[in-house]
Amino acid sequence: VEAEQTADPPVADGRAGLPPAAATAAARVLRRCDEVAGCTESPGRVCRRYGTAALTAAMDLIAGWMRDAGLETRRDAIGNLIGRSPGGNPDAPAFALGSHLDSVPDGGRYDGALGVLVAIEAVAGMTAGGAALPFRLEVVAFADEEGARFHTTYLGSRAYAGRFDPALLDRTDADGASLASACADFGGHPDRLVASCSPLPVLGYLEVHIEQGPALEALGAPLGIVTAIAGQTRAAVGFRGEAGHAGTVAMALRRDALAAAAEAVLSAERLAQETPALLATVGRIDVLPGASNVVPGAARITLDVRSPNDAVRKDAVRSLRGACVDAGERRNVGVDWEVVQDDPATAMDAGLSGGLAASLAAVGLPVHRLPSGAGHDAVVMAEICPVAMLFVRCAGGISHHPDEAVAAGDVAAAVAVVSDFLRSRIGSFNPGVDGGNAPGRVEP
Ligand code: HGY
Ligand code: MN
Ligand code: MN
Repeated sequence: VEAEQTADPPVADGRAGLPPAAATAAARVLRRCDEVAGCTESPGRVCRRYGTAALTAAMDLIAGWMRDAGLETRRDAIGNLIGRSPGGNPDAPAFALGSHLDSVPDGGRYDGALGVLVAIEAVAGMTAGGAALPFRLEVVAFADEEGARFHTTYLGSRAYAGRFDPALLDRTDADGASLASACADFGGHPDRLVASCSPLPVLGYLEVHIEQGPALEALGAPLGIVTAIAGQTRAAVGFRGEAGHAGTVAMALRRDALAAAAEAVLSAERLAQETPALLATVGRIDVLPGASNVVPGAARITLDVRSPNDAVRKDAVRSLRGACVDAGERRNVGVDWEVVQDDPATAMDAGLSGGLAASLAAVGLPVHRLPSGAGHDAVVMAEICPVAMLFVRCAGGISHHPDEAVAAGDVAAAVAVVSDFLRSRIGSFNPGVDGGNAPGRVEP
């Protein structure tokens, strides 16, 4: 983590020196995060997957808050919720802010939702103040970033950015429902999710998100500017063996799919333990038929491989594919390898990040820059426009867990910084020659 010295002495907890309006906004954001957390598939836990009634309820809540903030709301073909600053041509270029509204099962109440709600506060301040910007502002609540239901990530931002792969519409969830049917049931229009749809004229994208790591807490800093997002490969690996009676099939004759998968799981752990700047995770394993007295005939694991260094990640993916095949061959078990996501490490835009740094300094906060190990919709948005991310300190770095927590003072700091960024920095945003998706610059 790089710390830049700024003129003003850093404030320890992000509270001192912030405008009272930011504290009021932060209290509202936290109340709303609690309300959104109540939109869940499992009462008492946060679970809000794509296309579920829980996500619809959360979208409806947030749409009302967007309208209260003076934004014009719409849902797009995948079901993203978009709140646009009023007036002007609906197809004119916009600067987008936001994050995702879906969650992982039994997740936290700030992952995604915090970024949407802070964006609403900051944009509301602009519309209320009648600030004239040379372009529109759009707050986007993406409908699927985690991929918890269909095991493909960034469905929302890929559709918003015109980067959706229509082949994904055939993917099915654990109950056999297709993404196309889930999209239609969710009020979307799967027929419009075609490969050729042109990306929206988006000038830039800013995402506020909890850090989901311990760095800012260790620094005693409320906020940090993201430098880059780690590259990420996700694979689904199937092992095809042969089910048999646990009491009669000799060990030498077994084709045990779970034993092969288990060896692959430990290979992934060992490789990541031995390789600097590499993380590998098997988050899920499914076994069939799943009876204690039956030799497993089939097993399936999810593999998540990440590194800020794309060469390291690609080498690791190659090596782990080999380890899966070897584990299968030693047991006469077939292996099916499917890459379901492959995103490069993504650098944030220097101009937008410079604008954020100027805003941090303007509100008297230290400027810290750090990488993101977690993936974010900014990875997809970076394919069509300059992007920047602002991290908010989270307790213990805990995330994807019900104990996820943020401090009101840090949320107030985020509201103050994004408000300053919109009020004082983005007006000078030069979207590049064609005014379209060329890399832009904010004059710090
Ligand atoms: O998995 C991730 O990095 C993000 O939380 N979707
Ligand atoms: Mn997440
Ligand atoms: Mn997230």
